[in-house]
Amino acid sequence: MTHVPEGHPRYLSLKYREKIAEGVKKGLTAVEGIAAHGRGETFDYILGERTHRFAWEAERAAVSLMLLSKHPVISVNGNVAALIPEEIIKLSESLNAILEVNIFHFSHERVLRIKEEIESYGGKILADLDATLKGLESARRMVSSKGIFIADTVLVPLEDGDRCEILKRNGKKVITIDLNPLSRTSRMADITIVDNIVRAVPNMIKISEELSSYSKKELEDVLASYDNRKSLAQSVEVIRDYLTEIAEKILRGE
Ligand code: PTJ
Repeated sequence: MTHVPEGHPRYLSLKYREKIAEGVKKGLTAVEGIAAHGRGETFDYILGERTHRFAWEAERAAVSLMLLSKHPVISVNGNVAALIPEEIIKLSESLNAILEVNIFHFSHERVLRIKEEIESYGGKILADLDATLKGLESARRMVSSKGIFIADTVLVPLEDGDRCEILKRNGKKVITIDLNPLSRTSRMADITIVDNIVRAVPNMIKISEELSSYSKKELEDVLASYDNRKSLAQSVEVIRDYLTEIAEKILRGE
């Protein structure tokens, strides 16, 4: 891995870019995952690379929904496995949720590599592909009969729109983490977390520590007070205001 000095002003961004590059070299991440990561970086940049209040509220609602669910599942793709393997395991443990490998650019080798990677960090992950979701053409229709197939809620980070739609049509609640608030997935999910997954998952681990002592009624109240459309609209407004501020600075020659 290229050495990125910690004092570099873009240290974190470069570190995660390196992790994606490493992920491709290790056979975990699809080559297309590099393009997806770049799109995420762009949206993160124009969101100021921080967790906004609307994202924190979405993260709280997501944790509440996962804790209220009977069979919550977290879907793991090649980008997630490369960026935050340890954190995604920790989140699944704190939410009592099952991890399942599910990839869009399908190959059996990559499914196996992702499974091995998660297991190398001590995690348990399903990768059976022994059941089929109705209404989906891509390889993502193949799921585990013990995981996504019977899930009531699925957390699908960095997802494409088609599958989000199909999961919903199969009666599942869908939570996504996507820095692009304009994407089809963002607009279609029940809860959309517009935040970088490298911040969102550690935030959700912290939130789950607080919310695990909540009663069912208290969790339902957190969920009821959350409005996904409002949250999405706020994320677009934050981008608009940030860009307006930058345009004014440019005009002032700053
Ligand atoms: O491993 P596979 O085969 O399942 O492939 C994974 C990718 C991500 C390549 C696949 O799901 C894909 O093509 O996704 P999309 O349609 O490009 O959507 C990914 C979304 O995630 C985009 O809207 C990006 O802006 C967003 N994104 C990328 N990196 C991050 C992110 N959102 C949050 N945090 C990130 N670090």
